[in-house]
Amino acid sequence: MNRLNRRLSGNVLALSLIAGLAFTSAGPLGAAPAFAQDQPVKKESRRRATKEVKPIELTPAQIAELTKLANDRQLNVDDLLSAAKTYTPSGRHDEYLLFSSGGQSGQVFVIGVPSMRLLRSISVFTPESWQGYGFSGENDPIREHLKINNTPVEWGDTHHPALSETKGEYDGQFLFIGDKANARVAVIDLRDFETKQIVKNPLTISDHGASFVTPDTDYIVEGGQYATVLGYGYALPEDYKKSYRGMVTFWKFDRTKGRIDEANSFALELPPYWQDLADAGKAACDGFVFVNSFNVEMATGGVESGKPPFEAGASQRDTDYLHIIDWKKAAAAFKAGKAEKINGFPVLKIATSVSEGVLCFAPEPKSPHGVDVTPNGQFIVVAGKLDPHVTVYGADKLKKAIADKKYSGKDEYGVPILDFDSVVEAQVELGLGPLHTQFDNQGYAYTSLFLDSAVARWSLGGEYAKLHAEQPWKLVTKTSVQYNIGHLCAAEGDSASPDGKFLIAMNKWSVDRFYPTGPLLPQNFQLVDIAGTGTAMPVVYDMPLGVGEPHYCQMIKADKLKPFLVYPEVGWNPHTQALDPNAPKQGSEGVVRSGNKVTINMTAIRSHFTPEHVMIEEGDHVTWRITAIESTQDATHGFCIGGYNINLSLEPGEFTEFTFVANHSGTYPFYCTEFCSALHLEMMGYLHIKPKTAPNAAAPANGTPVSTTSK
Ligand code: K7E
Ligand code: CUA
Repeated sequence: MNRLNRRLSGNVLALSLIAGLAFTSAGPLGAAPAFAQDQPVKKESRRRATKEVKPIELTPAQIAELTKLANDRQLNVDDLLSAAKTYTPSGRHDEYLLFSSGGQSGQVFVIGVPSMRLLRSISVFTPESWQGYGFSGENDPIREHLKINNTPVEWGDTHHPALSETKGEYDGQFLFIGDKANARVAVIDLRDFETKQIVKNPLTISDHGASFVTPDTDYIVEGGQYATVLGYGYALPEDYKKSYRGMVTFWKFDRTKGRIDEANSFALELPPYWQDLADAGKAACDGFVFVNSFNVEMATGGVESGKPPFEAGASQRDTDYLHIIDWKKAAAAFKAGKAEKINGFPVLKIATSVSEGVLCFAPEPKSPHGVDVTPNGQFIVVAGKLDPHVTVYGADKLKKAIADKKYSGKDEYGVPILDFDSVVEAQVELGLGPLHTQFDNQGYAYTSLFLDSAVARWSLGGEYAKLHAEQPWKLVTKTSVQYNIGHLCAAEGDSASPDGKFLIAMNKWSVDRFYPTGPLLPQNFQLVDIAGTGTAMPVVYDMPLGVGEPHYCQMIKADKLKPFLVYPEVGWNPHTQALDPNAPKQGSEGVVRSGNKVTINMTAIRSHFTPEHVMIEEGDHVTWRITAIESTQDATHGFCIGGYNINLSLEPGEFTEFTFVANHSGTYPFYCTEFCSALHLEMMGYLHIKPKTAPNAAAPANGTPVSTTSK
């Protein structure tokens, strides 16, 4: 402990004694004191609180009290049961975590199930100040990373999160999410719930079928959507068939590095149909990736010149094409050097994919949206937006038809089309506007019906038939949801062994469900209890989400995650997930100058920064490094310098570095933005930027653009 620290501790001691506060040591690293009131709730007491719950038996007086309460609040018995299924007492943790796309917010939201409590947002494509994401001064590495063609693109339209899988089971290590607007895929490390990487697709401007993972997360699948000229090229609609193309990209994932390996990633050129959602096969259909398409009509719109609009032109035919891709053959062809470069990125051309046996089609009705593989891989369920049925393809039938070359023809680009009747297992009539399908552990499938505003439960066949009482391939029941459901998501619902229990209906409209917040209303996540069978499938909770329009989510058993409670070592760099050699250590704080380059080495701990006065000069190029030398869970500090757009979150043990040019002289208070301790308000200091033309000591600094916003 250096002298400054010792003096501080003494002062803190004196202050706390004056205030009558007790304090304890901050632990192994903590030279500085921490107030008892700042300590987190001890794990022991939390565990005891849950364990000591004894079976209850309601007394007549309690029943009377409950009944009165219910009547006063106009609750019926179903409401009371719903409350009992979802209410989560203080200190009790949720059984599942939901990782939800954040839609146009560009983020990911983490929600507990069944409590439906929002636990965290994770910044991905959009800078966010609480997390200090994108507020590290000039040339912020995150903002640099968000640039496309040198243009800042600081938002995203996140659609499909995908948890990493091992043998088709969620392993709780990583989360991937696609940005539909800009064709990007992000990697989030679930040790600290932070974004580690964003890759931009070099072929296309926008995508949709991202992200989906192969069963061992060898590849992250990014399917396209609106055909364009690959590699950001230009062509008019007259040249649509000749010049426009679709694509699907296979991003190689390096699990040990926790990064996408761009150099070993590749894409398939596809006909200019609008590829839509994808799903990777598993078990019985391992090795395949399935991608839907619509607009095989190749309509080019032009309503402004009297031509049929896109939505009419793209809906003329009765069938579109399910793309069946053998990704293992594709990877082999890529490794054998059969890809050609487009915009520097390796692409297997359509003819190569056909000759290598990588790609074929199966007809699918009608303007399909979701494609979902059953947990055992035996069936592939396609939902056609304009068809009241779901169409179920059999994996064995597909494999046999491919082996026997059971084709009904070829498309204009030479891709063979499998004979529909040879590959279809069943068609199940469900209702209007089927979109997406999920699965449980009872042999049921669940399909969202957008136009009906309902969740349909239906019975699977094959080896699932013995799990339920109903005939296979039949609609069992429908539960109304409010309103216009898009995706739905069951517990562990995309894994090889779904849990049943809970399902989230992700509703686009909420209309009358909540108090109106002006004309812009929240989305409505409804929790559906799917633990029952037959017609028992009640909605038990409504959760408004007023931060963007989420599309998809995945729900994982919470105990599969192994998050850091604090960073493993003090001086940890979250970007490298390792101790950083540049992290300032306690006792070696200070300012180092070399010409006009200055490096500030700072530490942060309750309740001070060291150093507290930082003296630099106008025009200096500043590298500022801070280590949060805390090892107490939740002892997070913030750090901001107003006027310089600097705002950081310093989690326990974290090392952060930021840079800026001190272009504006003046004396700037910096302070901690998290109410971290009783003396949080005192956790501050001054940055003194000496003007080039030294003014009188008393004169104010000129031209200092300090924000005029006051607190
Ligand atoms: Cu149906 Cu992007 Cu998966 Cu929205 S998508 S709903
Ligand atoms: Cu540290 Cu407030």
